[in-house]
Amino acid sequence: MTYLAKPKFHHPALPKNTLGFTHRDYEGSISTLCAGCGHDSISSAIIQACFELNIEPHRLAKLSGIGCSSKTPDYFLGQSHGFNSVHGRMPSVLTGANLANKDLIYLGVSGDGDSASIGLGQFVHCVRRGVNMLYITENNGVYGLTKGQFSATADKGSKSKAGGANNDSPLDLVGLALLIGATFVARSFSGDKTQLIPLIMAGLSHPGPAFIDVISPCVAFNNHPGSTKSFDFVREHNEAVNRLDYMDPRETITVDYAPGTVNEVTLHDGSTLRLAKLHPEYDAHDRIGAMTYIMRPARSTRSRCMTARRCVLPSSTPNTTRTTASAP
Ligand SMILES: Cc1ncc(C[n+]2csc(CCOP(=O)(O)OP(=O)(O)O)c2C)c(N)n1
Ligand code: SF4
Ligand SMILES: [Mg+2]
Repeated sequence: MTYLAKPKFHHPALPKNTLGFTHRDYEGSISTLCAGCGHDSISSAIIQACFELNIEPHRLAKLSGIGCSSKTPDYFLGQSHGFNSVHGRMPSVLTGANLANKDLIYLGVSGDGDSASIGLGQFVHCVRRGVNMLYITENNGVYGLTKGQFSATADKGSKSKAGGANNDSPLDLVGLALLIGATFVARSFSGDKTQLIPLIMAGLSHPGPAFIDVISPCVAFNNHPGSTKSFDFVREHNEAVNRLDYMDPRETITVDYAPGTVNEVTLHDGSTLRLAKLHPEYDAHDRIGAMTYIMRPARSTRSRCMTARRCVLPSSTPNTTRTTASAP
C-alpha cells in the first residue's frame, strides 16, 4: 500500500490563514514512513511554513528523487504540483521546470544519498546555475530506503547498526552549497521546529538558490549508540547558533506631519503607533526648562496616580503619608 488518502472531514473551527485555507489544505496523504522518522517532522514544518506564508497551493511545485526523503512530498501540499524523478536527478528536472515556468515557487526535497552520493553533480550544477528554488536535504547519513548503507554525509567513525565504522570522510553539504554560490544556506534539525519553520519560510521567500540541510535521524537504521546522526547524538551536540523568526517583507510606511503635533500611524498588523513631533521651539539643551516641566504641580502627579494600579495620595497625617505607584 503506497497511498493512503486522508479523510476530507475536519473540525469547522480550524484556524484559517488570510487566504481562507486551513492547515488541512496544505497536507498530503497519510505518511507510510516508519513511526518516529525525522522526515515526517520536516513534512509538518513545510506544511506549517506554507500555511503561515499564505501560499496558494497551486503556486508551488514540489520535486524529489528516490528515497524515503523523496517520498515525503506525497505527505504534504496535496494540492500543489509534484514530480517524483529518478534517484539523484531531481535537480535537472527542477531546473527544466523552472525554465518553463518562472512564476511557480519551486521546492526540491531530497536525501543525503539522493543529493550527496548519486546526485552530487546534479545538486552542484543546479545551485551553481542560480536556479530559483528552496532545496531541502533530509540528511540521515544513510540510504534509509535500501536499509541503511552509509551515504556520503556519514561522519568518519560513525557506527552502522551492524557495528562497522565508516572509514570515509564526509561531504558537508552546507560548506559545499556556500562554495558553489547558494545565496541562502542553513542547517537545522528535524527535532527543532521552532528553528526549522522560520528557516523554511525564509528559504521559500528567498529569490535565488536557497539550501537547507536538515539533520533528520533514521529511526530504523541509524539511531543507535555510536551513530553521529541518532536523535540522542544530535540533541547532545546541537548548538543552535541563533533563534530566528521570519517577517514578511512589507511596504514602507511614510508620514509627514507638523512639528508640535501628534500623528497616529496604523501599522501592518493593525496596531497603532503614536508619533509626537517636538515643537519647533523645543530646546533639547534647556536643563532648567526640563526640570521645571517634570516638577510641575500636583495636577499631573494626581493624574499619574489615577492611572496607576495602587496609589495612596498624601494624607493629612504626616506619619502615614506614603505615595506609591506600581506599573499596571
Ligand atoms: C539509479 C538508482 N540507483 C540506486 C537506487 C536504489 N536506491 C533507492 S533509494 C536509495 C538511497 C536513498 O537514500 P537517501 O537519498 O539518503 O534517502 P533516505 O531513504 O535516507 O531518506 C538507493 C541507493 C535507485 N533507486 N536508483
Ligand atoms: S527507513 Fe529510516 S529514513 Fe526510511 S522511513 Fe524508516 S526511519 Fe525514515
Ligand atoms: Mg538518507
